[in-house]
Amino acid sequence: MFDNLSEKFDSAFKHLRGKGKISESNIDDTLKEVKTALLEADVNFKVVKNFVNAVKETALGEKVIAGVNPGEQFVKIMHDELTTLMGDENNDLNINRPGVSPIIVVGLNGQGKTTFSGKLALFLRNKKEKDVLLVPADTFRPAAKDQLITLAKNIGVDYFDSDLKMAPKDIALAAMADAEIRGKNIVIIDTAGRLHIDEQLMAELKEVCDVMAKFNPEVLMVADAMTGQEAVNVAKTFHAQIELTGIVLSKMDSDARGGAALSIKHVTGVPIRFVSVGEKMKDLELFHPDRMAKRILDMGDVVSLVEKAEDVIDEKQAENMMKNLEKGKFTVDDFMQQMGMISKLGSMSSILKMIPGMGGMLRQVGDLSPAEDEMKRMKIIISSMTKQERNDYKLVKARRLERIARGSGTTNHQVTDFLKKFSQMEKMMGGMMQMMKGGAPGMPGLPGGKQKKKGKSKGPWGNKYFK
Ligand SMILES: Nc1nc2c(ncn2[C@@H]2O[C@H](COP(=O)(O)OP(=O)(O)OP(=O)(O)O)[C@@H](O)[C@H]2O)c(=O)[nH]1
Ligand SMILES: [Mg+2]
Repeated sequence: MFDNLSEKFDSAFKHLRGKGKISESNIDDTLKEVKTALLEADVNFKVVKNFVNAVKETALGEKVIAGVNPGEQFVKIMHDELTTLMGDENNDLNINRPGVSPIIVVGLNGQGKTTFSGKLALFLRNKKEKDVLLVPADTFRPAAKDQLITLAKNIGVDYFDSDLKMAPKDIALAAMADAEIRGKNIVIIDTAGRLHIDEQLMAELKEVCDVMAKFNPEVLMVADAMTGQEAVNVAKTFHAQIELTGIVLSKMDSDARGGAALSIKHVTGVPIRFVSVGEKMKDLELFHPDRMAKRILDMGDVVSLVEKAEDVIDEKQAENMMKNLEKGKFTVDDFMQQMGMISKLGSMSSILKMIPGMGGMLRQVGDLSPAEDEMKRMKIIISSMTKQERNDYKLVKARRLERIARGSGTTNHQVTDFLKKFSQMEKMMGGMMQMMKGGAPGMPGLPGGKQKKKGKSKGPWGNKYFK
């Protein structure tokens, strides 16, 4: 997501390093590079022009703030302008009212409508505690009904058994009546797509929107982010014919450029509501322009990271772990659970990108797969250990060590290496608990703790990937 743009922006900002203040002459090179970067990201050229002018105007009008260097000041201006460009704050869907609220999902063929309908149902049930009914209304491609029903069953959400011989508008009305009887809060209607915008499709969708108008529906258009300006043009046409209330950008996980995300609101006036970031049902994020701007500028996105963590962290497990730690115990099983929680957050690089300043560092490191491989290896080694050994890793010597190596397809050296790292972690955890109780000696390398030799402190992974 936005990888190319982040890299180019970073290099554009280098021109301002070491400068006393922002001036007309020294900002020119930076602005030129920002402009090229945006055009290469497939951002609409008018949007680019307006954006660069706005940034320039603000930057030159900005007062010099003591202690803030021009580079930092410029990043802040870029952040604010990008946020404005993408649409200020995310406004909630219009679904918090009595009765049944319909959401109509539209878009061209293969953009991710059916997938999004499933994701949205799961999201609304889990986050907003809504009772959702999924409605297949794609009469154009009959297999689409089964596709949606399979999704509904997988996520445990109810569906409407549409009669595909009926017109989509009649399916929509029948589903509303059914939802009323079943006491549902929300109806999500998955409509058909076509390869290109055609009259038949637009007429069909217009009919659906017209009969549903009295229920004040959300009309969300799903667009494949990878199609860039094409997505923007399609959104414009759709919006002109059936008023859209929001846009969903799908396949953001595969889009390294970001042109659609940066232009679509400005060109169409319709806000982006969600981004779809993978094929799994949980891969859906609310679109927050300010957070997205931070990600583009490598400022991290701690808020989203914490929200994600809240979703995946099992409170019971965490509580048990804390109890163990309070007793001064940190076992291999606890570690395995921690690794499990972390991997649920996503790949290592996607987690690190959400931490401020890590984006740039990641680019220097390049490939994180050695670290990911190491994590996988640790998991395999642990799964070859007996319960007793996981409870007391010090038992692992000689014959046991050989058995674990054989069982996990690793070498004795790799098992020993893991045990060494684990023993470091155990010490660190012990130190941390003492520190939390207010006692010395604390964790090496952290303020408040007993300091070891400077620069020698190594995290559990060692520092080799983060030099
Ligand atoms: N990588 C990735 N793939 C996605 C995402 N959303 C959907 N897909 C994939 O895109 C393909 C098409 O998705 P569908 O949901 O069937 O698209 P649709 O718009 O309903 O297609 P039609 O019903 O044929 O018009 C599927 O293979 C999905 O798995 C996403 O966010 N990321
Ligand atoms: Mg579909």
